[in-house]
Amino acid sequence: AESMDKMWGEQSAEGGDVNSRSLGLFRDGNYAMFIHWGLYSNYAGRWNDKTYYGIGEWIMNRNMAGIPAAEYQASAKSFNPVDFDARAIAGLAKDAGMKYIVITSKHHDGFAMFDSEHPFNIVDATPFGRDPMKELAEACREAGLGFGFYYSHNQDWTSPGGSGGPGKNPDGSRASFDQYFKEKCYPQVKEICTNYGPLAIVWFDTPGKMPKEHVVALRDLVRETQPGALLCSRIGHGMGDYVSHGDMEVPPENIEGLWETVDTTNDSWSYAWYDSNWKGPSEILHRLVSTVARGGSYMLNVGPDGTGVVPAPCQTFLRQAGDWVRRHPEVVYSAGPSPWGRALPWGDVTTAGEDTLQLVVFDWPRDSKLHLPGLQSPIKSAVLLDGEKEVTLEVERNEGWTTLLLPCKAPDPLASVIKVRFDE
Ligand code: FHN
Repeated sequence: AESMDKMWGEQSAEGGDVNSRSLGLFRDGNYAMFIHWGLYSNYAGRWNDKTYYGIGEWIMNRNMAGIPAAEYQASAKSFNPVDFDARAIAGLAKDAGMKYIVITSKHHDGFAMFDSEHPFNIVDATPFGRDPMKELAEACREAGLGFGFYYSHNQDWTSPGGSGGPGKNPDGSRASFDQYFKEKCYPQVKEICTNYGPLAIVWFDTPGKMPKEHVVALRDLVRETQPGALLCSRIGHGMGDYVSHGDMEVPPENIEGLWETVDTTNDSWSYAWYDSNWKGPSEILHRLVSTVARGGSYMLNVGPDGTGVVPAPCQTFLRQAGDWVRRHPEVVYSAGPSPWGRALPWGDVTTAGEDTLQLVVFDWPRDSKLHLPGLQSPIKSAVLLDGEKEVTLEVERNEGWTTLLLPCKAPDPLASVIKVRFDE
């Protein structure tokens, strides 16, 4: 928390008034869709009839298939995601109960999923010829969702001078990072920040050893062109409006300040044919509720395939979780963190206002006793939500414990909610 305070302090000093940016995203809409979609999605984890297990968007990297840059670039000719339907994806995010979408405009492979001056992009290098980012930005606006871009600023494996990219230009001269930055990175960030309307978030990734001057230049560019956008801390050098924690990390203890966890619906971020390790609705909800209970915002990734479609099981599970969120919006949106500071054996807790605890029970106690350790204040009421019904629970108080007496069966197989109110 100390380092976050430091970062936060630095930002307010440097970056001006964060409150004027899309803060509502974190305070009221702390559930979002992350999308990894790119040329790598068309590989689906396979190259030359061999499967490379791991994260699909890394397939071309030398630690995986090691696809030569020229071959990878040429493969754009066979990327034709004709089933991409921006409205369907925005609709899925809505059904899932999510409030904004952040999508990969360019990942480490260097392929731009938007119309760019740089030729290695989906409009100019593929038979598809459409700008799916424009379509998605519009669909999000129509659906009332926030929209933001992911951009890999440091790593670019197909551009001379990009980290992990070719060290030489086609004419054999040495390529520098400065060159990549000036010729590709900065102009492309300008494109995504000026051609797609107001962005809610600009999400950079893996800054590595990127020189500070370049990070400052990108930050200033975003501030100037998108004054309402929140900047993710992965831009590097302690900048950013909020902290993005390690991938798939639901922190064990409450954390203050503005932060997010990014998570996957299966194992790979981008589509991989073999990856069917889907999180079911209960696991999705558990990770969402626990992130909110720790004080954070939860951004959950989907990976559309090479035709542009989000795999069916992923859609089903997101919608099932979304139905639950719609039944209990106050448990997630605008909810406060758990006063316990960590998960409890049976589930987790968020708060509504000063006087209400919202207990979310994922593991229904076998002895039908729900313990609230250390709770001293007298409870006004404890009510279990059972569909339209509200069941008032009996409360037992022992020294240092408060125990709620439950019916023997959980009313909601996904997660049951109990509202505990205190005298004001
Ligand atoms: O290397 C990337 C990875 O492919 C993926 O995009 C994740 C998402 O947070 N970010 C990087 C690793 O942290």
